[in-house]
Order: sequence, then structure tokens, then C-alpha cells
Amino acid sequence: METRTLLTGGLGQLGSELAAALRERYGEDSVIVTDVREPDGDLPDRFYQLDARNGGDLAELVTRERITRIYHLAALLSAVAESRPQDAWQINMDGLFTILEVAREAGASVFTPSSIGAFGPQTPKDFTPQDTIQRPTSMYGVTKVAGELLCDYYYFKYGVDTRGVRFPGIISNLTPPGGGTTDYAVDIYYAAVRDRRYTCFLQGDTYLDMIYMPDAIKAAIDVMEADPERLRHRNAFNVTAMSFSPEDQAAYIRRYIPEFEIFYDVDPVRQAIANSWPNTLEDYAARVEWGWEPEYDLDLMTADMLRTLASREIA
Ligand code: AKB
Repeated sequence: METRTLLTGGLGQLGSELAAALRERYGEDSVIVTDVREPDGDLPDRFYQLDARNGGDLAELVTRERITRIYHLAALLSAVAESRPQDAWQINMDGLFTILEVAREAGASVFTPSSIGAFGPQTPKDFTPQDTIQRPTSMYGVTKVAGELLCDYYYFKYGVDTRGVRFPGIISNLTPPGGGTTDYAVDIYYAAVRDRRYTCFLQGDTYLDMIYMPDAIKAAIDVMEADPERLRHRNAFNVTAMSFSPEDQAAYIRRYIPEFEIFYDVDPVRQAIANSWPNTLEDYAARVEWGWEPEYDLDLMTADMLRTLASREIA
């Protein structure tokens, strides 16, 4: 059957780049991008302005475009969710519920990203296992755990083909992230190229998992293409490519920009969120069940980020 995909949150960090990769793979005409926002610049191909909570409009679009797969990326990230917890619950949960209902009616499969934010202070911090304690203390984390469970429920109850991964911080050189705790790991490269210095909002010794965008896209596509017979887990596979602290990242940047300096002005809200998350994930289930294998480590990613941003002469 032809794969016809709809993305929500399609103007965001992952959505913009995933849409391009899906078009390359499944055909130009087969990918519909939606977002609650209007695009800043040119209208992307096949774009519809749509709130994912609007089930009527969504169902109509899914039927009209004969959609078989939905990537539901619309959500508030951790820092902004913590400043607007009521909105975060509504956007993250009502949006997901609507998507699952529309998918159930249409027989579409659904990818929903979970996050390292689905873990909490009682979770084992190092090599955090796939199946472990999940008692997050941020509203973002609460919505991520609830989302994982809701997606499992729709699979077991209604047979909706729901799948997902727990993303670490995603680093990309195209679309900036918005409102996450891991955003510093992207900003630092822009600042390094532009100013040769960066002031970080997390402490220098804070370890978090990260992934470079090409690997994040590969994970999102591969988990949906995986043979269902091999999947013991469905929603929320741990995936990671590297774990580092701001100090480590600065040291790698200095390999390419020796004069680079890092300073700290710690934001207590984002630091508390980061402290409640794992230092490193263990992603064995994803490797065994659908062949997950990242390509980029910190060194390869740093070289690629700095080369790309420098060649673009960012202002
Ligand atoms: C965030 O920082 O909120 C996200 C995430 C790790 O889910 N990047």
C-alpha cells in the first residue's frame, strides 16, 4: 500500500527536516505538513494551517488525502511546558487523544515522540533501562508518560499501529528548537561560530543524552518501517547517540575553534528539569527489535555542525 503521511507540528525542529526526508523516500506528493502556526517565510509544499486538537478538520484532511501514517509532533517542550503547565496538558494530551481517535477511524498508523523527559529522579540515572521507574516531576514528563500509555492503550484496545521513540535532545543546523531544556546544545554551536563564546543556562557538569538530526530522522522512519513481528515494545523505545555535558561539548568545539570560551548563568528551572533526567540511556531494545544504530558521535556531529554553520555565515 502507498505510504501517505501527515505531520502535525510540521514547522518545528523535527517536523521541517523529517518532512523533507519523507518526501525523498515516499514521493513529493505523499507528505502533508500541518502546523498551528503560519509559516514565517515561504509556504512549504502541501501545507495546511491546522490545530491538531481540531478533530473535525483533521479527519477531513486525513480522508481527503488518503493518509496512512501520522507523525504527531505538535507538543510543548519541557521548559515552556513548565512555565505553562495547563496549556501543556491541553496541547500535549488533547492533541494526542484527537490524533489517536482520527487514526482509529481512518486505519492510519501513528508515530508519537516521547522523550528522556518521561523519566524522573527515581529512575536509574546511568544506562537507564528500557523498562524502569517512570515518575517524572515536570509537566512535560507527565504528558510524555501519559502519552506513552495512551498509545499502548490504543494499540491493545483498538489495534491502532502506534509506535514511538524516547528522543534525547535533538541537535540540528537548520531549524532551531523552541523551549526545551536541551536547547543549549544547539545554541552553543551558533554562538561558537558567531561570537567565539557562549553563556550556558545549565551547569557545566550536567550530563544528558543527545542525538544529531540525521540520526533522529532515521529513528523516526525506521521504527515505523520495522517488522511488527519483531516489536516487543511499541511506543517509547529508548534511543540515544551520545551523552555529554556542556564542559565536554565546549572541549570538542575547542578542537576546531581553540579560542572558544564557555560561561555559565544557570537557570534554576531548566537545571532542575535536567537534574531529574537520566545521564545516559541504554537503547538495547531498539537495537535488537528494529536495528537502531546511530551514525554520529559528539566529534562527528561537532565537526559537521561547525562546518555547516560557518559555510552558511550565520549572522
Ligand atoms: C526538551 O528539552 O524538552 C526536549 C526533550 C529532551 O524532550 N529536547
